[in-house]
Amino acid sequence: MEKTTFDPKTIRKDFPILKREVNGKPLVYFDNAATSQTPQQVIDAIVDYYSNYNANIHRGVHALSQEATDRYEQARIKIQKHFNAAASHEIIFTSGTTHGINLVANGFSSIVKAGDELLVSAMEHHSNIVPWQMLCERTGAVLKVIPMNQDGELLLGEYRKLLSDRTKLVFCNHVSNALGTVNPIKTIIDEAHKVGAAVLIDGAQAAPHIKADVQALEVDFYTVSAHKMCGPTGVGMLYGKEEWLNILPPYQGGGEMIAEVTFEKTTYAELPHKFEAGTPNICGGIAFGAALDYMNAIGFDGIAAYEHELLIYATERLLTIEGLRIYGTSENKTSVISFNIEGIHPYDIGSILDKLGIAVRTGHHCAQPIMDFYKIPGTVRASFSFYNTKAEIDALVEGVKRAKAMLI
Ligand code: 7TS
Repeated sequence: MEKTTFDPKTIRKDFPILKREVNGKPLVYFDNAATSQTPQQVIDAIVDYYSNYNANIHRGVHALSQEATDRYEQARIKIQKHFNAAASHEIIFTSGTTHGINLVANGFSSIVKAGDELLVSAMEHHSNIVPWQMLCERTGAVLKVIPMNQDGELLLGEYRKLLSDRTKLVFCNHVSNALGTVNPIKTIIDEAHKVGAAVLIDGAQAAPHIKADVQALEVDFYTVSAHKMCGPTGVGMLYGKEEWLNILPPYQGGGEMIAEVTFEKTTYAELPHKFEAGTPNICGGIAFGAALDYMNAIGFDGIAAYEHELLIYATERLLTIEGLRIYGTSENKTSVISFNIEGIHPYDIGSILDKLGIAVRTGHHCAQPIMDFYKIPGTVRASFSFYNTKAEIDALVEGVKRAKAMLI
């Protein structure tokens, strides 16, 4: 990877929240995998919408409605270009990753039959497990698990053995939220396609770090949340291949998703509107577009290189603490470190770090099967973004040492 000329000092000025203090200490925000912070450019887009052209879209003849519609549809095109979808109508606005997965799982209710098999990876967020279990309950399909090793890497040999002509769907995250592992999704997709199975990739944790190309991946569905990539909460996108989106039935009924309604019969709107019932998060969609503009102006190569530097630095420094174990030790990782210190509950470390102004997440990270695999109740998770610094990592390491001294 090229050496970056990244300047976090300048970048940090874009994020007003990073100037605040918590418990009398400068905020050190290391909970980026839960939600990222918002740059002024995105805040400005939100203020601009509500100050200047707030209106419902796709329905009014008046100027404000047309302006809001144009800006919302421009955001859809920005998202299409970012993920390199073939057409903008393959981009469905959702409320986030969870919504996108539920939309697809619900649609497959009419396709999957009893005895069909669905494969899930061992390192999924609950939102990429539960909707599929619900689908299995409705249809009699069977959920099978692609296992992983102690480093937190999927066992591709086992995956190949699980694939058969009974496999209808495979779902896997691009990056694990609890371990940081970057999964070999191109291989996973290609192998699934050989047996005729469709693949949904949960890109929630990849999108802030890696620019996915859905055409190059040949993925059937790819879903992300804007709030993990400098955008607002309550908005995300589901990419679906046009042929799949045409096969799947609508998820919700209502306004905006219809062509014609009578009491006898309703016909559905064309893509993408078929999947977008009701008034959407208009401002959120536009701000999602602004977030992509912001991140692309910085550049994903620079972001990835700098975050990798932070990951290596933090890993080396944390491992100098005796009794500290990192979960998720794959070579191919994003800037997420999940760890525990022998004999100490993760929550206690998190609470002491909070007193020092350092925000981490503790617990099972909505990925309980991973915790069961390692036989632990949870971890402390520090997740770094491109606006974090090595000085902040030094503060984390000192904080963890202090917590250890207090708790043992
Ligand atoms: N998939 C993955 C891999 C995630 O990390 C998350 C959220 C979701 C799906 C759900 O996203 P949502 O925007 O629909 O809620 N992950 C986390 C986390 O790691 N800590 O808080 C939320």
